[in-house]
Amino acid sequence: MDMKRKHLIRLGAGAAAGLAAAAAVWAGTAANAEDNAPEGDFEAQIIGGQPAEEGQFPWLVGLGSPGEGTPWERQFCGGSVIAEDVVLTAAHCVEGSAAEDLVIFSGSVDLESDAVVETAVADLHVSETYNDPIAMANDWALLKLAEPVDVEPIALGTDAAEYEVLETAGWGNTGEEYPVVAEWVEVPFVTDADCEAAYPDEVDAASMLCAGDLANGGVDSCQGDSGGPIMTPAGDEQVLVGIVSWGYGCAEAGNPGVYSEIAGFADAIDEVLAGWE
Ligand code: 4AZ
Repeated sequence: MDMKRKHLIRLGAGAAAGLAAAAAVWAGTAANAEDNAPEGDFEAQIIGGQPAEEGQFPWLVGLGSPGEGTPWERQFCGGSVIAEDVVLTAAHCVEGSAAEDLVIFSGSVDLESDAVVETAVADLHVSETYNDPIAMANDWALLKLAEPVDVEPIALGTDAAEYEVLETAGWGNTGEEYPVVAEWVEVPFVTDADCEAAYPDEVDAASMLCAGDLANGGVDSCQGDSGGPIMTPAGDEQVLVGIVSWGYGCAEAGNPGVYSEIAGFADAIDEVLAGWE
């Protein structure tokens, strides 16, 4: 298709170079995402969503590679600003990377906008329990930025709960394209029991949270959204409850999206942050 797609495939292959079990999940996911990309009469949408407004998710950042090309051409995952100089993303997005291989794009939902600020990564911490106790468990990583970014951070949801409303956002595959402007969509909460039934022996309920329309499909995160937020409203604010992690295909009935569940590792995050202060 274009530079963007080639780039994602290359990075996907790199990310899969880790543990064999995780690689199997990743490869299956990526292949499914390609195979199942809807064609024809499908509207450009994250999957089933709509473009985000400027300022709607100020903490939403793109994670990309340094170098030539626009932010859109270099973005390969998402992330969330959780402190002025810290981004939370997925372990599978950065495993095997060095800090100097990574940059953050903040400041606009439009990755071709002049308002986008590119910030270097000074240090990274990949969860020590990534892929433990099963493949893709504890899929989180923290990035320490070289300098603070001027965006509102999102608070971490530290209690496991059943949610009424969940929203996810990012620059991932819409089913038709990798959008320049981030998309967002509301996704129904899926219980641990239903998720375990959908993906037998592949769900670590302690560190994973599932969302999607089990009966109908149609709304989901997809390839390129990984590392980005899944959020729930709490009063006037939004709270970060999870991180886009994996799924079989995108937006398929019966195959919910799986997210790293912050509540399962909030203490471990706090420990890393304390060490960085
Ligand atoms: C991916 O490949 C990916 N439907 C991310 C999220 C989902 C599927 C695939 C969830 O990065």
